[in-house]
Amino acid sequence: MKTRAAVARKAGAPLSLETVELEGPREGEVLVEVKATGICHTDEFTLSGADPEGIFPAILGHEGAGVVVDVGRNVTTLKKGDHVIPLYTPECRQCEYCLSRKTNLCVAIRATQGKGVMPDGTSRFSSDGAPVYHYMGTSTFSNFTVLPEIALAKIRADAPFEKVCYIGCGVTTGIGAVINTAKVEAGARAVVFGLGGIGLNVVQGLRMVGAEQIVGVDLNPNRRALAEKFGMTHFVNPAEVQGDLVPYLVELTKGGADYTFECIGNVKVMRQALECAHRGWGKSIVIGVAGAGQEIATRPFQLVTGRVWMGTAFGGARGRTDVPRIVDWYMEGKLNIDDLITHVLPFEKINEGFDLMRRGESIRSVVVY
Ligand code: NAD
Ligand code: AHE
Ligand code: ZN
Repeated sequence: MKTRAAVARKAGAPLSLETVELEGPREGEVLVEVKATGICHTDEFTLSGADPEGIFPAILGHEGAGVVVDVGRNVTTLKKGDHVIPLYTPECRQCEYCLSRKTNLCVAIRATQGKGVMPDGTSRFSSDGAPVYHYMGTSTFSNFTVLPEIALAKIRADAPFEKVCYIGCGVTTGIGAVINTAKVEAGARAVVFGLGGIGLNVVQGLRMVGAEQIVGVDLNPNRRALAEKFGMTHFVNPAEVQGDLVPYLVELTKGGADYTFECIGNVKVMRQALECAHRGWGKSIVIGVAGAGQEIATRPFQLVTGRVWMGTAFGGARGRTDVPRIVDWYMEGKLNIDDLITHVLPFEKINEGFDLMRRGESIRSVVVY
């Protein structure tokens, strides 16, 4: 079949809106009509050329929601008409990682996913006979896409696609980092670096679990009002702090934060986030994704004296199990997604969504087909 898609043809160039060929689902695969997709900073990271796994030409997008149109042989858990959210972190429930119960990082298809192909080593997308690659196993910047059955969460049919698509990455990553990875307790003090599409969900998660102090750090002063609405108790603009940021934050949190979250992808900020965590027990969670060749540094003494440096992918969530529950939380009014979706754009304006993010004018732009 043919499908409309936004193709990343080369690093740093706008997406090219094209009609490409899409082969139907093979064994264990599912054809999905994508109804809506968010634009996450990770899409921009890969499009910019900073992603060591970036492949061109590819169809980016990993924050979608849609409907099952067709299933391949031996697909048992999904059928035509089911509403689904694609999962860049699948959940096979059979691999060593899934069975360990220690991580959400299912490895069943990770190797081929990183190479931009389906588990059988081929791409379902092509253009003029040449392959166009998948991205994060999801490629939601295509109106129709093919995914392995284990990379789809079945969700309730009354959930609005243009809202719950955000659960496919940003919402789950932010809330999950608080609940699953950091395991923040009521009364905790926390610092969130970066108040964008991920950081504001961390703030929202911190409020949900009853954190007492939620400090937000961002260079963009326009982030303040929305962050306060989501539960931020103190705003810090590093550009306005006299002297070093770390001692300032340590004093503000009365000795260091119990939990800190880096939601930017800046290795210097990752160091600040670790070093303003409380001596003896502070945990610092890396969420931001840093470009090829970048490394983090700190004095080992920071760790010797009890700070813990850790990271999270997809908020530690097991997608097929956890995503339908998070959709329920939204539908029950426990989560605010609506206020974070600042722009809804038709597919033809997808590049405007990237521009809004680069200029710091959006939290989440959602593209509808
Ligand atoms: P975003 O662009 O919406 O937000 C980034 C925020 O950081 C902006 O508000 C910006 O003003 C702020 N910022 C930039 N530089 C800063 C600095 N030096 N100090 C303080 N604030 C600064 O991006 P997003 O969609 O929220 O994504 C954030 C990061 O999380 C990205 O690196 C993205 O790739 C990553 N991410 C990781 C996961 C994961 O599973 N680990 C999931 C989703 C996104
Ligand atoms: N490909 C990059 C790393 C990109 C990355 O860390 N991706 C996160 C999700 S970001 C979603 O917005 C992730 O899930 N990582 C775990 C994994 O297995 O990819 C690189 O540096 O090579
Ligand atoms: Zn993302």
